[in-house]
Amino acid sequence: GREDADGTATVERLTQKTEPPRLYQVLLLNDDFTPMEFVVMVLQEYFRHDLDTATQIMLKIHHDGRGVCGVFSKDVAATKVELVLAAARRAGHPLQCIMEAA
Ligand code: TYC
Repeated sequence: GREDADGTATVERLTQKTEPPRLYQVLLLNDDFTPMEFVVMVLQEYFRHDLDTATQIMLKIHHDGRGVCGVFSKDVAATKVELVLAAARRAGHPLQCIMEAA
């Protein structure tokens, strides 16, 4: 706060202007070639899902065409996408991984 010309105190509040960080979904897309076991491995190793959850997410993608692996800050989501794509290409699979604003 500050003191006015007459000596009285004035309390001021600074406007809070920083926005909360945006969140991004990381998704896997279905294709006809990537083995189901590879997708389950990706969901376990890169997104820390247990075997049961990873299998459920993989089957959801297989049936619906896409599915959410997790929700992250922008930089973490971008890193997950790059790591998953690198692992898929290294293994010779066409698996697609994308991020979308949540
Ligand atoms: N459709 C693939 C198959 O039948 C399995 C698969 C699931 C591939 C999820 C990609 O994101 C994916 N082998």
